[in-house]
Order: sequence, then C-alpha cells, then structure tokens
Amino acid sequence: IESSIPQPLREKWRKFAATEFSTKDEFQKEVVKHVETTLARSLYNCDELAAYSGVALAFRDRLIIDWNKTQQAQTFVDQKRVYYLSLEFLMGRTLDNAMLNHRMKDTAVEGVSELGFRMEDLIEQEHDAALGNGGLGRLAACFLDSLASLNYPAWGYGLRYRYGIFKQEIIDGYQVEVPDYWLDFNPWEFPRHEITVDIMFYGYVRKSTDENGQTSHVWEGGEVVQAVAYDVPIPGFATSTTNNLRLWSSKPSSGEFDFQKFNSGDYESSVRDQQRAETISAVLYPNDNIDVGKELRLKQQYFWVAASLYDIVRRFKKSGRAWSEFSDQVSIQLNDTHPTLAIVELQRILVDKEHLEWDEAWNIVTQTFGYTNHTVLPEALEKWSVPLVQNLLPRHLQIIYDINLFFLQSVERRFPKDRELLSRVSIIEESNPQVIRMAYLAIIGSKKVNGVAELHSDLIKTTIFKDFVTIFGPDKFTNVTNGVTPRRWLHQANPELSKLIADKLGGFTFLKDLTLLNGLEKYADDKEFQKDWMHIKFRNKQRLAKYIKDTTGIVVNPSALFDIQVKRIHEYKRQQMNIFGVISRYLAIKKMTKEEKKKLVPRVSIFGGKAAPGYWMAKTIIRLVTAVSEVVNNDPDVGDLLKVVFIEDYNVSKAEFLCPASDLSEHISTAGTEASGTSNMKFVLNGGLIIGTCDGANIEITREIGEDRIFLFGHLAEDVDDLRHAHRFGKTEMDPALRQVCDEIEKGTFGDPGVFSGLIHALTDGGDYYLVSDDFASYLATHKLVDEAFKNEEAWAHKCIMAVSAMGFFTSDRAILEYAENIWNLEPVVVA
Ligand code: CGF
Ligand code: PLP
Repeated sequence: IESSIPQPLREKWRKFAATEFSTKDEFQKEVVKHVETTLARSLYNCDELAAYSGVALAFRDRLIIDWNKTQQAQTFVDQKRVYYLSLEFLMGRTLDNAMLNHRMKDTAVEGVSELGFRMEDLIEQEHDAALGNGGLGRLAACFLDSLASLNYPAWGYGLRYRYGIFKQEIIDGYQVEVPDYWLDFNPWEFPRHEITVDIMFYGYVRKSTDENGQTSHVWEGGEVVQAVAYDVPIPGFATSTTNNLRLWSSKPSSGEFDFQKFNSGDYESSVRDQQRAETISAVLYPNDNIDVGKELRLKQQYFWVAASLYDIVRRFKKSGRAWSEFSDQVSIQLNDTHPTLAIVELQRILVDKEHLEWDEAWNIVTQTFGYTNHTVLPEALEKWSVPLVQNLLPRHLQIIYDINLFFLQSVERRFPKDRELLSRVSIIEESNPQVIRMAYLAIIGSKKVNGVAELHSDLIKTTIFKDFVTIFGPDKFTNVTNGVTPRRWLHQANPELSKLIADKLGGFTFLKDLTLLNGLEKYADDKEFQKDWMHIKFRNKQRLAKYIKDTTGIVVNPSALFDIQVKRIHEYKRQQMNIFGVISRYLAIKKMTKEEKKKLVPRVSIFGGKAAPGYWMAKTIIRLVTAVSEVVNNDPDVGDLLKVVFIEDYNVSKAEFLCPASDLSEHISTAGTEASGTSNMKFVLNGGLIIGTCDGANIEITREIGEDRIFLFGHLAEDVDDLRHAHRFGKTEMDPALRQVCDEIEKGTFGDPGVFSGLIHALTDGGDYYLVSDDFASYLATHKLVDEAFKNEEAWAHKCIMAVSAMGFFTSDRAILEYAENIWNLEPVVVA
C-alpha cells in the first residue's frame, strides 16, 4: 500500500502528521484550543463541564492517533483477529482510565490545576457509559482493556443504545426507574456515517434457479433498517495498542420510504417509520439473568449480529483469501447466547450469498465461533418462539431447521434408537408454541464452549449440557475463570493502595503481571506496612462515609466495620438473607446490656443494586432494606452500633469508590447459582475480606488466598437438590433465628407487613427455593467470627495483605491469555 502512494505526497502527510502531546505545556495548549475552538468557550465562560470536555477532547486526540496506528499495524500484518460479540459493554467512565492507561495522569492533574480546575471535579462531569446490566457487561469491558493491554488484535461489537441501564431513584423507599440519556455529550465515540449496513427483517423466502440449474434461497421483501457504525477507541495500558469497539445505531434505510411518503404528504407515517427504525437501538433491556422473549429484543439481536458479520466478512474479503482460510483469520466469541444468530447468519452468507456447499460452509462456521455460557439458571436460558422467528427471520428459521436436522441425524447414527436423547438435544423444544433453545444452537455451532469459573464449568457439563458432552466429547467444553482489570479496579479505583504496593514492589509492573503481587507476602507482618495499609482503608471509608452523609443524610462512623453487598438485586444472590441477618443483629442489640454493647463491633451494612423493573420480589427486597434502615438508623438504643444504608443507582463509578471502602463484602448466593461473580475479585483486590458461599469464583478465591482469609459458610452445591426436595415435601422447619426475624416483620416493626408478605411466603409455602433458612444459622455464626476477627486489627491487616498478595490469578489478562491460547489461537501484534 505504501509504495502505491507517490513519495512527495507521503512526505507531505508525514510532515504534518498529528502528534501526541507529551509535556504539560503541550497538554494545556490542546485543552485551551479545544475549549476555545471546538467548544466555542473562553477563559471567561469555561465551567467544569467545558473544562472536562476540553481535557477529554485532548485525550481523545491522543487515543485516535494510537488507534490509527493500531488499525494500520493490524491490517498490515494480516493476522487473525478476534471479534467479541456482546450485547452489553458496561464501560463506566473513560477519561480517568485513558489518562492512566497513557501514563499521563500526573501531568494532566497539574496542567488542569494551573488552568484553574481540580481534576476530581472534572472527572465527575462524565456520564457513565452504562450499556450493560451487571457482571456480564462489566466482564466484556474488562476483557476489552486486557485485549488492548496485551496487544491482541481484537474488536468488540455491540449496540449503541440511546438509553443505557435506567437510573435508579429511591422514592419513599421504593425503586423508581428513570431513563438514562447519556449521549448529550459523549466525546469518546466517532460516528462513521460512511459505514452503514442495510439489515432486513420479515418478508419471505423464494427459491431461484440460475442458468446452470443451481437452486438457491432468496430472502425478499420485509422491512429494511440501516445500521450506522459508531467507533469507540479502547486504549491498552502502557502500550500504543488502541483497539476498536464498534457499536451499531439504527436508523431508517436511506431514501426507501421517507422520501416517497414525504413527497406525497404522508408526513406522520414517514415519521412513524423513522421512529420504528430508531427504536431498535433505543434501549438496553434491563434484565440480568432473566430471559424476556420480546420481539424487539430479537430484532436488536439480529440487527447487531447481521451488521457485525457483514463488517467482519467484508474485512475478510478485502484480504483476497480463500474461504477455507476464514477461521484462520477470524475468531468470533459469543458472550452468552445473545449473539447466537451470528452462527445462522454466517451460514446464510456462505450458502445463500457466497454459494458454498452446506458442509463446507458449516465447517467454516463451526471452526469460527466460541460460546461463553454465564449461567445455569433456567429462567435465564434464552428460548425464542418459533412463530416469532418464522415471521421476523424466515430464512434463518429454515437454516436452523437444517442445522438441527443434520445434527440429529449425526446423533442418531452414533446413538441409534435413543429417541429420548434426540428429543433432549434437539434445538427445537416441542412445547406450545415450539421454541428454539439458543444455548443448544450455540453449542452445536461452536468450536469451544466455556463456563466462567471452575465450579460453573463443571456444573454445565454435568447438568444442563450433559448430553452434549456425551455427543461431542469433553474436550469441546472448557473453563475460563473470569478476571477483572487491575488497571481500573485497583490503580484507578484505589490510587493510594496501588502506590503503596508499587513502592514495595519497585514500580507499577504488577499492573501488567499481577502475579507479582505475591511480593507483598513478605511485608504482611511488617507493622509499618500494616499501618499504612489500614490508613488507606480508613481514608477510603471516610470518603464513602462523606458520600453517604451527602447523599442520604445518614451519619456513619468510618471506624465501624463496613459490610457491603452491591450487585444486581436477585433472589439467588440473596440480599434478602443479608437484610434478614441485619434484622437479627438489630434484635440482638435491642436485648443487649450496656456491657455487651461495649464489646460489640459497630457495623455499617451497605446495600446497593438495581432490580429489573418487572421483578417484583427484587423490588420488595429493596423496600425491606430501606424500611429497616429507617427504623434502625433512628433507634436510640442502637446508636453507632448498626447503621443500614441503601446506595442509590449502583453503577461502575460507584463500584469504583465502594470496592476500596469495604472491610467485608458479601457474595452469598445459593451454592451452584452464581456462575462466577466478579465483584468478589474486586473487593478482595482492594484489601477487603469476603463472606461467601462455596459458589462461583469464591471457591477459586479461597484456593488462591487460603481458607483462613475468607469467611465461608453454607451448604454446598451438591446438597442443593436434596434440600429443595426436603422443602417441597414439607420436611424442614424454619431456622429459629429466621423465624424471629419473620415474626418481627409480620408484627409491623418495619411498616406495613403486607408489603413484605411475598418475601416471607417465599420462605414458607414457596418452598424456600434459595435455601435461606438452610444457610441462615451458619451465616449468622460466620458473621460472629467476622466480628471477632475484626477486633484484632493487626491480624486483620495481615489477612488482607496476604489475600491481596495471592490475587494475581484474577486479572482479566490471565483470562484473556487463556482464551487466546486455548480457544482463539490468537497472536499479539505489537504497534510501533
Ligand atoms: O455473568 C453473570 C452476571 N449476572 O451478569 N451472568 N449472566 N448472565 C453471572 O451471573 C455472574 O456470575 C458472572 O460473574 C457474570 C460474568 O460472567
Ligand atoms: N454491576 C457493576 C456496576 C459492577 O461494577 C459489577 C462488578 O464489579 C457488577 C455489577 C457485578 O457484580 P457481581 O459479580 O457481584 O454480580
């Protein structure tokens, strides 16, 4: 390509090539230039938002210069790329991360201060990019950071929702959802109006025969919507590699209907069509771990998958390679089953458009995809109704039927006469209406299937996907334990701790090789180090205490034990057990003598998290937390001994200051239900201990940090079936402490008991599906152990330091290296 451009032209372009600022002066010049020209403001009317924008634009320029270099380098080397397809990317804010990843934060802080602003205030101006619900979306964001930091050629593909996850307000103790319009000013995206793809829906399929007598399927008619690309640069840490996250936005297909209707005066209908098209990418479905099955969601999925595949195939075709090389050049990772239609779409492109034979195409498809499963919860496994798919994507349904037919034929050949097996593994479930089991389609169409923590990966092999292990053999199924990026979740969120660690380890290299944290082990007994460590924790708690006072008016003592449970509200995560435990503590305090009270460790119980808008039980749990906080926080018998706080609108930015401020965090799901959890990793990495069940990644955290440094309790996953069975047959008595709690709620201590009857009912006639009663005694007993342990500050500090020193395994870099080596076969590309 280089040599095709005349030398003088190249020289001219090189001479004026954009350069990155590298000194404070250059940085300030960029900021002032952007404020004065891009934003049309001046010294006299530059408020914090304008100053933030100026700084963001200065950094955006740096990112873009690196982004250009990266894309060129990756194109020239012509190696395999990985494409990470995720309906959710819970990115949070970008500026702080960009400054740190470019190692320019100190310069920028000083520069901004000389321009009359405080960097903390400017960072606060940025809106969270909240295009996700929780763990799954945040995992995708951590993976993007690691992919870039490790120099892997990788693109993310997602949807550019106009509204991200709703903002949560607590009004009169109840959750109220408010739309999150985050795009009013977003300097981090680049609209690519030239990159558009027409996406078709509905219509019909007809067979056509060409002059050679070859028949093919043609999908015609229906609605056409245009996908427009918006690119978001993703900078790696301490590297020039800046990868691309491409988000698709929907709009009416150009000229098709609007002009005609407009011309004929049918304005209203023309506007309606426009709105209909724009609706596709308008809003993120606010459900975590629940399948809702709405047509618009299916439209979102196909729209995003079809646009992404068009883009990927177009890029591949430019290389001029043969189709047989496709899977050497392209790996596509499916983040959950949401993008499973990509399997069908690629088969359709290869067979219908590129006219490959079915088997040749299917061979390419099954070498290209990998599927990550994130849950075994039955209510979360996606199933699409056949009539819905038939109507929206008629050709895709035919292809799904064919995939199923060939698959079942192969199963039949290997397991003749096993009718039961055939019906169990069929992609089509014979319900009324019939439904498509997306996870089965994802397994059949992928090369590898992985779970996200060891226990979870074992569980999928022995329960929901057992038959597929028999059919495909165990090697198709693997585990990649989740991880978190230490750049955002330690260095950015907890700068003081990061610096303290760097001082001991001789610099910040541990941020790229987190196993180096084990160098802290030798300081775990060092009294000075312990003191510094606990001081940092204390300051982080003070900061949180101030936030709590400012936002809720509740005054909490930063010396108390801060016990935090923040995550989506879900019965399986058992926030109800936590609040029942708090009530039990409250009742105990009410009965204590003065002497007993003196011995008690003061506690602040902090909750946060969103409930899906239609998830009534989760909303009731929030209401119980707020009701308990109203009573407990105002009870003079209790004073500082117990405070209960609900933090409104939990999101990534809030997680960034909550994780560093916990002494204890709660990861207490019913064993076998939390696939992995990632906030457990973040809390431990920030020097807090955890109370948890033997579930998800808690098990591996225990293995790494040692049993003495985690407070485990409760039944094991293998007990769950028997316990549930016993409940169903009324063979269990409610735990007596829990009975007391329920009685207190029913007495009206926390307001109208009718409001909470659903929660109580779930424990009694509802069969206690989440086994709160079974685990309650050991939960309370373990909290007592926590109290005792917390009294000895040195021993506590020792535990925390030892735990952090053993957290190296949980970097998302390790997870990405495993994906790259075991699933994608991907090599890094170093950008000069
Ligand atoms: O994915 C989750 C989370 N709720 O988003 N799943 N889904 N679907 C799991 O429940 C978590 O356990 C897991 O950590 C996360 C990322 O894999
Ligand atoms: N929501 C947000 C905003 C997060 O930052 C995280 C992880 O840090 C999660 C949800 C996932 O939390 P958990 O693993 O506890 O479900």
